[in-house]
Amino acid sequence: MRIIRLILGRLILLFNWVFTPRGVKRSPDMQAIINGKTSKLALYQYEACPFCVKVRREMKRQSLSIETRDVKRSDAAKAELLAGGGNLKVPCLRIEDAPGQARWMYESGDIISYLKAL
Ligand SMILES: N[C@@H](CCC(=O)N[C@@H](CS)C(=O)NCC(=O)O)C(=O)O
Repeated sequence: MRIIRLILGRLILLFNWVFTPRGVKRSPDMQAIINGKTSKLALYQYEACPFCVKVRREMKRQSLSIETRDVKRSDAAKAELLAGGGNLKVPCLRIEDAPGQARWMYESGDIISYLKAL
């Protein structure tokens, strides 16, 4: 089962690499405004999770620079997700509304809708 999951994960990454979406091009001023908004976001994720890949593809499509934190590779990221979001489930978007005040958004579909509305 672990081997099948590993192979499927690698296939998803290969597909994602071959068919990487093109990022939208903005003027430097517009991109700076978007970068300001996305600096308040962090995506908690696994590299080969299909739902995380879906969200990362949307980030790429929209040229959104969002920090990603790999919950499988980093114990600190895992602890942050559990303490803040409450569930060890990915993807999860951390949205910092104000210093020390954050919302945690699960569900790839909701995250993508949020990113589209930025
Ligand atoms: N409906 C969710 C599915 C997310 C999901 O199943 N993620 C898996 C990794 S691919 C996970 O975190 N599983 C752990 C769990 O459900 O506890 C979405 O679209 O984001």
